[in-house]
Amino acid sequence: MYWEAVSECMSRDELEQLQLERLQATILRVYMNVPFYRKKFEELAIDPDSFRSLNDLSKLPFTTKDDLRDNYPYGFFAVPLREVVRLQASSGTTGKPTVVGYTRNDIKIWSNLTARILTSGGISQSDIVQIAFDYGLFTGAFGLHYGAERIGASVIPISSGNARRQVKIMQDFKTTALVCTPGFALMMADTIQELGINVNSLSLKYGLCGAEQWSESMRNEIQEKLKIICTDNYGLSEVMGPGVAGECIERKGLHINEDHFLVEIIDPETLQPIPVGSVGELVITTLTREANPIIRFRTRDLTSLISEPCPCGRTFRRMTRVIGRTDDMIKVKGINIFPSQIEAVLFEIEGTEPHYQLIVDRKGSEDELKVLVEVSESMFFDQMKKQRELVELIRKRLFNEIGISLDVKLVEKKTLQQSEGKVKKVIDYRKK
Ligand code: DLL
Repeated sequence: MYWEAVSECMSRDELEQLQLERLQATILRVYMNVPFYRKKFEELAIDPDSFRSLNDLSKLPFTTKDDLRDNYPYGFFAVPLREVVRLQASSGTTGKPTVVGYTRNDIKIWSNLTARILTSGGISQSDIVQIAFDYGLFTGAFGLHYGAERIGASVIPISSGNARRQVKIMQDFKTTALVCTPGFALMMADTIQELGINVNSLSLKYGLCGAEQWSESMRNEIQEKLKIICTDNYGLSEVMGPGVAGECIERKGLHINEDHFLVEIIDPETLQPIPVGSVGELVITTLTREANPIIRFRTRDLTSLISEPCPCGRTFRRMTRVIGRTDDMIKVKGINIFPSQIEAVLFEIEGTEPHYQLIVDRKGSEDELKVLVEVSESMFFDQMKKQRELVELIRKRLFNEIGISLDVKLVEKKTLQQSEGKVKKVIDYRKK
């Protein structure tokens, strides 16, 4: 099932022609309207009229989150504020958030793109969709809400948090699809179990999860516990919000909406493009954004592209699930560690919750690594002996995985999450 079959299944030649035309228009738009880009183009002697090939993309300057922050709040807008009908902001935990603006047409496109993702994840007009993302400045809820309404599904805008209440609504309203972070989906599964509800008595069929990093084992656990098909979807506020890429029910990588976003994978050190199939940093150029076009945005997300065709028939290339962020990779005692390695180990251990946080510090000249691990309520209130055994088990398994010893601290469920349910995976005090 497709939402926009003609676009989603267009040939590569047609797509590249469309991308080039849209890129040319975007380049002109930012040159004329965004002082930051005009200055950059002039410094690099780029003539916005001379763009003839997608291969010229690498001549354009990158945009970073710091550039957006330096121009807070509206410095990157390419239209006057009177044409902006919506403002959202990123969930940045440090410093200023980044602000995103949408014209009426941007909102229309956004709804269409999230409608594509919901459709490819199994949703149709007959579904009842519970949106358990935070409604507010975070793009997750509104983005997917409008997409679901556009499809004609019945939307329950319940917002985030309060899993018990969500389960009750899910039972009473006969929810068929849950839209939330993977962490919250798992929390819902556990709450259903705690309440002694037979999962087969629910109407739930699909889960559409995104907004944070997760693993294949976490997906398997969500699917098994909730007896649903659970797909991954990806996006970021700086380029739009959700709607950038999403899995179809094959669940073998996320189709990128390439008619609206041009993607590159670069080596985060050399900033050079790397071959298709290798892991690197995802860089995105928007092709149709009116209020907030952005050129070569460095997402900091690590992924790789898949060019083989997907059995679903969509021709857009896929990206593999995000395996980490360039700014989350930490070097401790000379060893590179990714949070996803820690997550994979914690997943194997009974009693731990999906949320954890790595804290790195330096005492004298020695790096110190500590991991805070959320544990189930029963474990937290259990006797000290059991807790000590769990700490020891986690320490040993992590040592085997990463080769350095670290401290483990158990914390109560929900200690580490922020309002939208996301967790900052790494805090590195050495950088302060
Ligand atoms: O998280 C947009 C979104 C909302 C996507 C709902 C999907 C569903 P931000 O708050 O700006 O926007 O955070 C963007 O979150 O750069 C990634 O690091 C991470 N992220 C988003 N989706 C995924 C995913 C929204 N599926 C940042 N897998 C991005 C891994 C993800 N990481």
